[in-house]
Amino acid sequence: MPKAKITPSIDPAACYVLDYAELMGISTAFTRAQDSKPCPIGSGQSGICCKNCFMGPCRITKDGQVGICGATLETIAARNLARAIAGGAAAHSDHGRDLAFTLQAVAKGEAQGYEIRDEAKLLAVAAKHGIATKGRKINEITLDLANKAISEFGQQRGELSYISTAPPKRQKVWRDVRVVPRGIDREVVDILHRTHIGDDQDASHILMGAARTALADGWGGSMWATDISDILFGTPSPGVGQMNLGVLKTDEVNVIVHGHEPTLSEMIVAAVQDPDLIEYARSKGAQGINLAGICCTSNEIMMRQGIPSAGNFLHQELAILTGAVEAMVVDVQCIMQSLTAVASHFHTEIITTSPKVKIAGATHIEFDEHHALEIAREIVRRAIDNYPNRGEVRIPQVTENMVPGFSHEYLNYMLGGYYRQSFRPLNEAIAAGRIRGVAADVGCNNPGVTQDAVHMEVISELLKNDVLVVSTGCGAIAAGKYGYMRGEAGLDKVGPGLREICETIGIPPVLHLGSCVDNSRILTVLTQMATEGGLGDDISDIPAVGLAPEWMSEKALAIATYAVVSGVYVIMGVRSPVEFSDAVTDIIGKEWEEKFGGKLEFVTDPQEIVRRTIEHIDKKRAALKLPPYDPNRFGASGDVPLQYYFELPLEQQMAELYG
Ligand code: BF8
Repeated sequence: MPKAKITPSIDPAACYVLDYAELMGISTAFTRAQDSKPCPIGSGQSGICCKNCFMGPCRITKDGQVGICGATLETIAARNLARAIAGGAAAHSDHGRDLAFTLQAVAKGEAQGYEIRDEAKLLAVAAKHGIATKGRKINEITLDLANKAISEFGQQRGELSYISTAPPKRQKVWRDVRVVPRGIDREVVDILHRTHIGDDQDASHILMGAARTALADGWGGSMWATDISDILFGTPSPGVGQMNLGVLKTDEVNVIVHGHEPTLSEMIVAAVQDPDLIEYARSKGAQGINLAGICCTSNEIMMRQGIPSAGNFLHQELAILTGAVEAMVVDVQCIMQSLTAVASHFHTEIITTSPKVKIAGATHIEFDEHHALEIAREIVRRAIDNYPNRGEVRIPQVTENMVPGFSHEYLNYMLGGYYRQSFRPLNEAIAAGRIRGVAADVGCNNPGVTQDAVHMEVISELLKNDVLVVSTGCGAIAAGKYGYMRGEAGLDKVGPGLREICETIGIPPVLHLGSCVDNSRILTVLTQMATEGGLGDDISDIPAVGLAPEWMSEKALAIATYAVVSGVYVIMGVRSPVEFSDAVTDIIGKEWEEKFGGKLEFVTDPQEIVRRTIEHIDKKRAALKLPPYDPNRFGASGDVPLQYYFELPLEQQMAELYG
């Protein structure tokens, strides 16, 4: 049976470019997703496959069937899921490791172009890890912190240091069931070992290993990545950002950075501002150099430097299809191999930079933090040299403004001011019912569903129901593209209580918290909410839900798992990688809820995602004995024009204004 046609995107910029791709017969992820059928045996509805040894691969297509070694359906499903989680944790954490090495090189004065931009954060993070700061030189503290971070990757025993920053009750949960990670690399290796032929064959036990590995990501590798990025490049605070393919310029050299590690992109940001290079661009007939990002790298440089984002995951091929990109510079993760094939129709040069990633047909210029600025300049110079080769350009004139960069530190400040930094006002707004609860909408695009459609349906419904939304990764770029991060401009779309809060504090209804590794910021926020008072004393008490409605990567599974093990109910969209195994579906659902207070579910229908999210938030509110949510209770302030009150009889004016 032919596959039902998927509408590719709700984004007019994407549709504009895809029309051209169709005309030219250029294949994209959208067309390939339409033309290919997911392997029914991999982990789908029709069965499951084990390829962990070469007696097989074994296909299990019905309950009761076993592999050649005797492995059951649930063992195989659990192994596959555990390996995917380990893959995601490895990717995030290796990103954190590279940042730790850069920090070490900075401390030794060996990292050209880098410096400590946020000394206050350096001191705060050092103190968290028990590193003495008083009377010591910044370089000494930096070196100790970098060495501490590096040591946690290879640590064999004990506990990761960030574990002690979780709410005390949560730490006890983890210790009681023995999932506290010992070392970041160790937990990834542990999963690869225990899922080898002839090892762990108890689905529940395999997945407890995966839970531990995921914690090593969220409360380890990712948290290190976020904190070190802030120390090196500055802790984000709200600024002005722009989104979508319309940020590309017709008369300037366009350079796109795509991937994840800010070590590279921050140096490209510096290089494009070099007056000599700008002059060089002019000598080639361009008006200047325009830098934009794609995927998480764009979140990193937008929230710190205000560099615009050309879009999320499914925009990477589309940016090249505009014909306006001189160079797309990539590092690690979420980079499609098809980029070079699409680029072969245009003048765009794809430049790989990581020692870990090469793509056939791309130019490789290896990045090295010791000579970072020189390398960044060389890359920008190549892009300028490519400008005269540009042909016809078709840039969709679609952009949206947004406010990026709500770090945990800024949230603290915005809620309490400089002298009374606190999460208390947020907790009180939730307790009173102005904010019904909080949802984190995170994760990818997936061409198996209409681009951005599920993110936006879920986000807009939750906002109408007074649920505050925070967002990271490609989900954040989706929310930004449709105006939900535009300060007060998006407030006509939200419920009355939430609107009051947004107007009072001066925030958009969806808060941009950064890239995918920055989901660790959400853990920090939840920890502070749990310890502030008024919403219980553990993350699992908070009326909050995690959502990844268009997920596709193993990293999304790792994030979802560490959130669940931290006590959060997480709903992922698209479809379940374990849907063929009721036993594993039960383990990550019911069993994990009993153990951790959080559970992982996969739900395809956006309205059902919304329904379950709200149901969970209301259940948590009831457990905390908070007043039931009432959509009519709040909203008679700020947003009502004063004229409305003046026209009322005096008595009614008083009643409406003062209750
Ligand atoms: O790490 S959200 S598509 S870019 S995996 Fe990838 Fe998914 Fe985007 Fe960032 Ni995260």
